[in-house]
Formats: sequence, C-alpha cells, structure tokens
Amino acid sequence: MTATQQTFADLGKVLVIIPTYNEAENVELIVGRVRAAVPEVHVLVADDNSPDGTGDIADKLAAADPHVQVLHRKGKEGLGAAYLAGFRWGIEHGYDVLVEMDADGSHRPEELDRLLTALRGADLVLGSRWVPGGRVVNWPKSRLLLSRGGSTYSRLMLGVPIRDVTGGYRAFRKETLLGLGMDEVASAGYCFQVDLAWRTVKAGFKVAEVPITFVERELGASKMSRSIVLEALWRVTSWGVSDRFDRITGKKKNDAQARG
Ligand SMILES: Nc1nc2c(ncn2[C@@H]2O[C@H](COP(=O)(O)OP(=O)(O)OP(=O)(O)O)[C@@H](O)[C@H]2O)c(=O)[nH]1
Ligand SMILES: [Mg+2]
Repeated sequence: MTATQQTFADLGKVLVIIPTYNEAENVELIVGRVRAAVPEVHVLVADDNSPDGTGDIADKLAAADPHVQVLHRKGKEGLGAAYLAGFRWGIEHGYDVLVEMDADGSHRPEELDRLLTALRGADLVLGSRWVPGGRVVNWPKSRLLLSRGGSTYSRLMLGVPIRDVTGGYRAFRKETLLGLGMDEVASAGYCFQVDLAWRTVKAGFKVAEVPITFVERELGASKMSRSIVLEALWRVTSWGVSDRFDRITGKKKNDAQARG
C-alpha cells in the first residue's frame, strides 16, 4: 500500500476520530491503516470503556506512536456522544479538521486523501455511497434498502440536498462544527449523522459529497439495533414536521408584519 504523497498542511492539523465499543479485533488494524494511508494525520480513539479491552489495546498503540491518542469515556453512551466528546477534545487540542471514521473498516482509510482534497473547497465533506462512483461491498439487500431508504426519507423530510445523509465517513472543518450548534445535539445513535448534516446545511456551510467504496465489517459485532433505527425514524420525522410547522407559522408572522 502506498502512502499518499500529498500533504494537507494547508488544511491545518487533521484529527481522525475513531469511536470504539468492543472493537478489539479491529482497532490496531484500522489505526495502522490510517497511519499508513495519510501519515501526517493524528488519530484519536474514543473508547466507551469497552469490556473486551479495546481501550487497553489503544493505549498500547498510543504509547508506541505520538500520532495516536486515546479518549477514555466512562461507559457506552452511543456513537453520537463519543463523536461530540472527540470533536471537543480535538478543538481544545488545536486541530483544524476533524474526521469521523468507523473502526470496523467500512470507511477505508485509503480513501481519506480524497475526502481531505475535497475539503479544500468545502466546509464539510461526506464520503458518499449514493453518488455516481459510490459503492457498497458485501451488504445484504435488507441493509441496502434500510440505508438507502433512510437516506431518501431524511432528504425528503428535511429538504437536505445530500444523497448519503446517514453515512459516517466525514471530514469537518473546525469552524463548521463550531458554527452548527454542537451543544444542542441530542441524537445518540444513527440519526446523529443526519442531525449534523442538516445543521451544517441550515447554518449555510458548503457540503461536498465524494464517492466512496463502503465495505461491510468483517470482524467483530455490529452495534446496530432496532432501537437505533427507531430513534432515527422518530427524530427525523419530528424534525421534519416541526420544521414545516415553523416555516408555515413563520410565514404567517411575516405576512402579518408586512400587512403592518
Ligand atoms: N465509543 C462508542 N463507539 C460506538 C458506540 N456504538 C458504536 N460505536 C462505534 O461506532 C462505529 C460504528 O458502529 P457499527 O457497529 O459498525 O455500526 P454500523 O456501521 O451502523 O453497523 P454495521 O454495518 O453492522 O457495522 C464502530 O466503530 C463502533 O465501535 C458507542 O456507544 N460508543
Ligand atoms: Mg459498521
């Protein structure tokens, strides 16, 4: 595997945040792949006190490599909470670009250079399965339908012009995170990604999608659950309904003001 020759120094300091819960089989592999693919970036493993010892493995990686650090959290609080803690940690520690990446290999570190390149012309870059050139490898039909359906439903419900709104391979500029109202994000699971994308669009930031090849996890267990899907469905629906309501009542208020 050849490391990218490109340097992203013009973007500032880049931190790849990898949330982990029971990823003992994956954590060393994924950190190694990131370090090999784009050697200049730093990695933060955000571990929720995984019972399988992922946090200890991450500590050993950090001890051996100054580009790797670990954020130990007290218990399992969901992907969204782990990312928010990772973003805050990264911003406090002087990083300019914050990248989201799963530990299970679904988000290929070898494509990170493409996300960073696109960030030169955007405030948020989404690795996208559903734009031309995007692909999914090894997913059953049911999972494909769920993901595509979830993305389409969210796009129509919220009016966000994004094809892959649920994907979790992303690069944010620090200013984007600071401008989108991170402190009000309550979503814990799957809809965290929809929430952040929607906030980014509403705040007027420029979003770019680059095609990725998404690879289903080979090792370890999925944390996807029925409750995560239901949380997403419920929240996206209620956001969409209240947004429409606000627009209608906002319009009425404006009309009344215009009439004087
Ligand atoms: N820190 C932390 N990480 C989590 C938590 N839940 C999931 N993760 C991590 O988030 C990433 C995505 O989780 P996955 O289980 O792969 O979820 P998914 O990609 O939607 O589902 P699969 O396609 O089945 O893999 C992985 O790196 C997980 O270890 C959590 O509560 N806390
Ligand atoms: Mg996964």
